[in-house]
Amino acid sequence: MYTLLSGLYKYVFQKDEYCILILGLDNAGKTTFLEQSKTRFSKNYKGMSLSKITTTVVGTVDVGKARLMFWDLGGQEELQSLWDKYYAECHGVIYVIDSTDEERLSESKQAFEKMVTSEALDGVPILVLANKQDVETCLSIPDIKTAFSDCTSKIGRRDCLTQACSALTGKGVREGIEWMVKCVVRNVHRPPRQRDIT
Ligand code: G3D
Repeated sequence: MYTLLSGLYKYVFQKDEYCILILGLDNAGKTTFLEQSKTRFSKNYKGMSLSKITTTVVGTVDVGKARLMFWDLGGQEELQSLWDKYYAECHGVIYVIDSTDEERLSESKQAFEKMVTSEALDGVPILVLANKQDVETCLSIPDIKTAFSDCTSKIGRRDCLTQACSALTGKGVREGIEWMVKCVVRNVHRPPRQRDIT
């Protein structure tokens, strides 16, 4: 009886909470992506003035029984050294690439490579967002995959998807988030935290 009631309580009043890191170089579109996700998945969310957004932005989005808690850690070089402090605790990573910035693509690849080879992130699903695809002259997905090709063997056994996206228009945002939810829910190696619905 107790098990039945506690199961019912969990079903009605609790959510499974997953921590998702949003990483990538500065200016890739991480903050815009986070804002767009909140707008798309929260009924009453009206958006935030960009001037109020700070370096480590946290936002939550509910998708069914899952609650995603986002950490946007900032991509400036001095902030990249902080990324790995969050790896052990996270359930998924969204890595944002600026598809219009060919000049910094190899810098982005280096940061990605360092992140993906970190042991503390073993088995954690990674969504690679090729952002700013609304810009006509942007790099295509095959261009980006080619530039990142020597990272492929380092990705290891985990879910990984490269998704075309425009954080500005919202294209690809829902698909990306829904893919991430599916992956974190099925990853038995990093169970969620249970949180009361507020
Ligand atoms: P960051 O959080 O990764 O540093 P931001 O990046 O989200 O602050 O975005 C950096 C700039 O890129 C912003 O322009 C933002 O509007 C723009 N941007 C983000 N996503 C997209 C996108 O999908 N398409 C286009 N065209 N632009 C995008 P500003 O001019 O405010 O610096």
